Amino acid sequence: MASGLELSIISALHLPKMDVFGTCDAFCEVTWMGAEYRTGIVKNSYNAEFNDIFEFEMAEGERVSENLYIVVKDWDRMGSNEVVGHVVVSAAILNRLIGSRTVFDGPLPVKKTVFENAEDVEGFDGKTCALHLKISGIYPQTSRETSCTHTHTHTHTHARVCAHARMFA
Ligand SMILES: [Ca+2]
Repeated sequence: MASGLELSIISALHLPKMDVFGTCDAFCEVTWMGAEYRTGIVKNSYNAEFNDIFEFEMAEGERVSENLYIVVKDWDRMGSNEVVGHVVVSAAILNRLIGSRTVFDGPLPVKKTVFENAEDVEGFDGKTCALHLKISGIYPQTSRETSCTHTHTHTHTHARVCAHARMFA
């Protein structure tokens, strides 16, 4: 991929009890820019490790106007899956990450609705349910890096710095 956005859904922490005979079977659905993705299901756990990476292709220098939506759900063997909560990453924040080569890496609270003033979802332990995300831009290789790949087979990665979670506050 030439350029775009990379979203890693690392884990869901402090999930609520969703099942009468069990805990929570979490998975996430991602919707952005007309693309939909889904993580694997982590069965019967209040702290689900996903480590799923999704890539969205964008034109170089492109700016986006669409918020990124993640729905956390509880898988059910019988009946329909239930919504646990929502995480919305605004277009403004995505553009800031893409434009500055900054990486966001941290937990975001899972909310009861997609609206800005929504309440946090409370986990089984009374703590706020959170989704650990890592979001960064994907950039085309520079000419120097491109010439490097002719002699080395390993992938070069750009030096990046971590953003503080308060970017999302
Ligand atoms: Ca379930």
